[in-house]
Amino acid sequence: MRHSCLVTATALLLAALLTSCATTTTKKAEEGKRDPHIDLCYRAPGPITIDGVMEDAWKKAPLITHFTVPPKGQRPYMKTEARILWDDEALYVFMKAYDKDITAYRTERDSDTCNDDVLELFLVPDDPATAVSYLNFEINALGTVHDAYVYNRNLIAGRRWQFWNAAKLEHAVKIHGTLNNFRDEDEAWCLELKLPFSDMPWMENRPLPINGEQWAFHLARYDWSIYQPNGCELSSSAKLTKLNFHFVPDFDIIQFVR
Ligand SMILES: [Ca+2]
Ligand SMILES: [Ca+2]
Ligand SMILES: [Ca+2]
Repeated sequence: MRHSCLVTATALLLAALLTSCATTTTKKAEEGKRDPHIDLCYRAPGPITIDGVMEDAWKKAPLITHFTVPPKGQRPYMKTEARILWDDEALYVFMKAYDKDITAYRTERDSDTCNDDVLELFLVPDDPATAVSYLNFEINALGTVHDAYVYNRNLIAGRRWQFWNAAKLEHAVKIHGTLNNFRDEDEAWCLELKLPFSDMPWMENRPLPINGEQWAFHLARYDWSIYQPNGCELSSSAKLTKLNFHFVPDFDIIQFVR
């Protein structure tokens, strides 16, 4: 079903892709070197309650606003603000998705949450250029989780990796507006997430991050909306060269600060 999401996204932006073909080809020739964002992840200075509301601790986290629409990299119609923190127990993510038309219907774990308004996290403790596996979290505006441990990034089609669940994942969604009512104009929805290190498959024989340690990651979203010219906008904190949130070589960097 991941496949169906990718197909939907591709169909939605086919026109944009066609008109950008020439530009993309030229760019490819220049690409040899990537310049990924490095998003610093500081230690949480105090306790974080997972309730969808930002407490004081979040003030220490740099604001991540460099979301763009792949593959051309234009600024999204609807902005997204994100923050990341960590402590000895977990990685924390807070995302605020501005959204005039908030919609979500799926309630079953690992359903196609990307056909709703959804916020996403991709993570792997490797260099994007060489990583083959990664974690993928997609949480819709109802708080329904689709989580997967993609063991081989060359095999993402079909229902294979989503049977993995993050057993201790905590998350909360807060909606500023009215869900599933397109007749009024909404403001935003927020996701607060706590992903314990003990839930990450690679942490079994691995110490906690040292100061300066870099992992591959990016944050992304689908905004389904009557206000979106194409009906749906996909955006990512990484400059993705393809309309593919799962293309690991395009991921950004999260750098842990002790
Ligand atoms: Ca909170
Ligand atoms: Ca929306
Ligand atoms: Ca799962």
